[in-house]
Amino acid sequence: MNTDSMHEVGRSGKTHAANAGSSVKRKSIGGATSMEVGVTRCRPRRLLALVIATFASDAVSIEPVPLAISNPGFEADFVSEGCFEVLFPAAWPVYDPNGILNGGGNSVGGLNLPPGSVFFPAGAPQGDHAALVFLSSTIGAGPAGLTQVLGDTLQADTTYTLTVQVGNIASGIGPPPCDVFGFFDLDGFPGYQVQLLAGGVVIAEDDNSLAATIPEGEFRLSTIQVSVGNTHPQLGDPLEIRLINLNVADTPGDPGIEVDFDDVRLVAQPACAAVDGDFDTDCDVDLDDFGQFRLCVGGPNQRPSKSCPPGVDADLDGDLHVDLIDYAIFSASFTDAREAE
Ligand SMILES: [Ca+2]
Ligand SMILES: [Ca+2]
Ligand SMILES: [Ca+2]
Ligand SMILES: [Ca+2]
Repeated sequence: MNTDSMHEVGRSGKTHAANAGSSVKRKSIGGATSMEVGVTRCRPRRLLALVIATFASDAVSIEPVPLAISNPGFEADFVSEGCFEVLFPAAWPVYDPNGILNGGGNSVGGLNLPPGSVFFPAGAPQGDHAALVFLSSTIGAGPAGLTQVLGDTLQADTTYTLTVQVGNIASGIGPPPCDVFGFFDLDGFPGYQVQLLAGGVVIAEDDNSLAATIPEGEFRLSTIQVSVGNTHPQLGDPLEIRLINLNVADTPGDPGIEVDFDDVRLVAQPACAAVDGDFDTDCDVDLDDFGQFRLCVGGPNQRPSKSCPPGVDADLDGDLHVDLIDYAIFSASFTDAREAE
């Protein structure tokens, strides 16, 4: 199996999320769960020294879902170590709205970037290879790049997070066999866009936000995120990712010419219904949430404690106090004591 074919994505993005899909992981505990919570008799907030036991599991935890991208790290097309090559990266058709790609001075291709590479001394961010979009013939003549339409479609009530490594290649001469092409002056940076589309319509993009912060010979992570409700006009349309070289002259002396891309990932986080007590909005009510609740306890007829984190509304019955009644409501939503172990 090509290890580059599917990224593993951990639990990131504490977006309030959920929905149900076949690949969505649901988690619940139906049986009794118990834990002791430090109790003392002196201070109201510590009266929470209770035992949580036998809670119904009516809340669910839903994990982010990585969406399938073909050749996401550009490892499918071999290039000699340390070198570059003009080629069409597998599964990535060109995006060429102005018809400027010519296979010569305006080309797409691949790089093999071991650590110590003259072009990127730290090597490729993922695997050995990266993609290149090289535009030297017609600087200023408009953007070009790579694109891929995915098998997944735009879903309602879902937050999408797209991440791509964007590189600013350094000048240099490659090792044999690509040394025959001589020295490449790649100083400067021509600008980039990373776009997420649905049905051919851009629904989110990073429009060159990192340009000033990517040193020569380094990559930086571009991240775009969009939350899609249930009325988005592109619902059900195929998702698409574009990786674009803006082809804008940096300076007259160092126009830039090339942008490089690697490690493309797209994660969908379905939204979950709001649940009492899910203070960190990760679709469950667990010890992480309890950790926030306990900071808010003021005691009977008391306002929330000053230690209550900003944005946490632990007054679950709306009587302006955070006390044992709120704790009972919190307990009834409790789903998983194991997560915080
Ligand atoms: Ca790679
Ligand atoms: Ca450069
Ligand atoms: Ca939670
Ligand atoms: Ca209350």
